Amino acid sequence: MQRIEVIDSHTAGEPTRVVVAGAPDLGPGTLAERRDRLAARFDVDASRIVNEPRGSDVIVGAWLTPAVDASCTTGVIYFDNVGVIGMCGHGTIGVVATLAHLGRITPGAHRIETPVGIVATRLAADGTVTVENVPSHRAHAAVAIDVPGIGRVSGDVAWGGNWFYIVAGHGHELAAPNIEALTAQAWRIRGALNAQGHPEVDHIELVGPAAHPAASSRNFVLCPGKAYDRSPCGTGTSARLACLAADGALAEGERWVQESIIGSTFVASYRWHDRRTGSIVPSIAGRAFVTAETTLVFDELDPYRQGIRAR
Ligand code: PYC
Repeated sequence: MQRIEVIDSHTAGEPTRVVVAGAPDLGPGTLAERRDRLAARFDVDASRIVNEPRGSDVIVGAWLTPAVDASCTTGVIYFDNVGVIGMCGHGTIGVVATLAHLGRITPGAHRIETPVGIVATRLAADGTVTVENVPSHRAHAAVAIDVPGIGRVSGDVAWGGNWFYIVAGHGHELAAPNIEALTAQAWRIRGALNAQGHPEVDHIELVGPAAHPAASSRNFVLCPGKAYDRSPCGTGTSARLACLAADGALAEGERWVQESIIGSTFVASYRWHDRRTGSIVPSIAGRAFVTAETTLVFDELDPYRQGIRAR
């Protein structure tokens, strides 16, 4: 029997499963090299942690690994139901809450190393976690594509720690009863976008008016494995802020409240990283709650010990 200890939490409704003990060593090298090693062994080492029967499509895994940079509290590699991802905003909030739950950190500043850069976090006494994300930017504005069954769609391609295609004119109300339709639409958009010159984009973000008057906007984010983000998506919010900054639609330091499809929120803002190139440093604040302390058990005889990978 192999045993792996995990702590589950949710951030604004989106689950994170932090691997805290028992997982194989990812070896030496940079976080990007360790991420590549985990990606190569995804079906053996990672899928089993997040996928059924021990998990579900929606869980994002956070594999703790020692940081290379001595200023960092930990390194972390994020992965979902289909593979590794660059950064994860809700996941980072979940990691900080989990480390606090384990007594490994106390309120204050904690830097965390990811394969795409170091993020600076701050844990407040009330449990709120603020994440200063990696520099984010809009790579292409108003990219038009032809989507079979939908027609012409236009959106921005932006980096917020992952690659996003951000679409405003999608014709749907961003409301929970429409989640199936939104999923189908976003999945089609992704297929067309990947085929029409943007294979790097693996997250689709549909944006629209907020439901709550205190929020600035609502989003629906479809993740690489076809699960939708219950949270407002930290990296998606970062990519959106980069587009707003590039359009002059949000000033440096101005508050932006991003609402998710389930109505949960992150409070965000940005500072310029390089005004000339349009690069910003986004800041995302939210809370995570620990939901379980679990030992996953893998029996050699269990035919589904490596997880059921649906896609
Ligand atoms: O919060 O950045 C995020 C995220 C990415 C995928 C799911 N959540």
